[in-house]
Amino acid sequence: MKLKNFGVFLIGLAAVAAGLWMPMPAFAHGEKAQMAFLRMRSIHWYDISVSPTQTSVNDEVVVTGKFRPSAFWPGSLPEPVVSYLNIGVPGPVFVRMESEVNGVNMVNSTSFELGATYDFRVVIKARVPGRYHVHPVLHVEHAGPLVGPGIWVETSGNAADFKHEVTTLTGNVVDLEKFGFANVVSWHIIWFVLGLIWLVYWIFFKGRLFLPRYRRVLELGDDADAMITRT
Ligand SMILES: [Cu+2]
Repeated sequence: MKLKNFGVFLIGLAAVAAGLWMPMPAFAHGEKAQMAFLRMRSIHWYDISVSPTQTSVNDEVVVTGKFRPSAFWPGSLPEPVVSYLNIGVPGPVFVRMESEVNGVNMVNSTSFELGATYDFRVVIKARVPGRYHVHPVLHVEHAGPLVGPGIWVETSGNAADFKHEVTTLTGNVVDLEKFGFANVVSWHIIWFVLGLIWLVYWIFFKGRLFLPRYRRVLELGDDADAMITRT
C-alpha cells in the first residue's frame, strides 16, 4: 500500500471511530452564556443547597442559600425594587409549597437592597418524574430573571400519583390540580361555539366576506381576467 493510500485509510478509520463514539447530550441551557455584567454585578448567589437530589413524585425538596444584590449593580439594569424569588425549572415539574427570605414569608414580591445579604429557603414538591436542573431565580421587574446555580434533581415515580390538596379555612378540601377545571372547559366550549356561529354567518350567509378575490371572480364571471391589469 502506498503511503498516500495508507493515509486515506487512516483518516477513514478515524472517521468510522468518531461515528461510533456516542455523543453526549448537551446539558447547558444558556446560564453560562449570560453576559458578564449579569453574572458578576447583579445577584451573587452562594451556599446554595438543594436537598434531596434523588426524589419521587409528592416528595418535598428544600432549596436554601444566600444571595446578595451587588453593590456594583449595572446602571443599565433596573434595580430589584420589585422582585420575586422563585425556582427555575423546565415547566411545572415542581410546585412551590413555601418560600421565605430571612425567615419571613415571601410568597409575594418584595424589594431588596443593594449590598445587603439575604438568606432564603424555598420548599418545592415533585410533580413530574424526570431529571431537572433546579435553580433559584430572582425575577426583577423590568430586568427579567436572574438565575442562580443549577443543581440536578432526579424525580422518580408516576406523574398520575401527584396530589396537591389544601384545606380551606371553612374546612373544604380542594384539589389544586383540578380546581375550577370544569369551569375552564365550559367557558372554552361557550366561546368556541360563539366563534363558530360568527364564522359560519360571515362566510356562508354574508357571502364569503373573508375571500374578497373569490367574490370578485364570482361577480365578473367569464371576465375574471379583467382583474389583472398591466399597472
Ligand atoms: Cu440549569
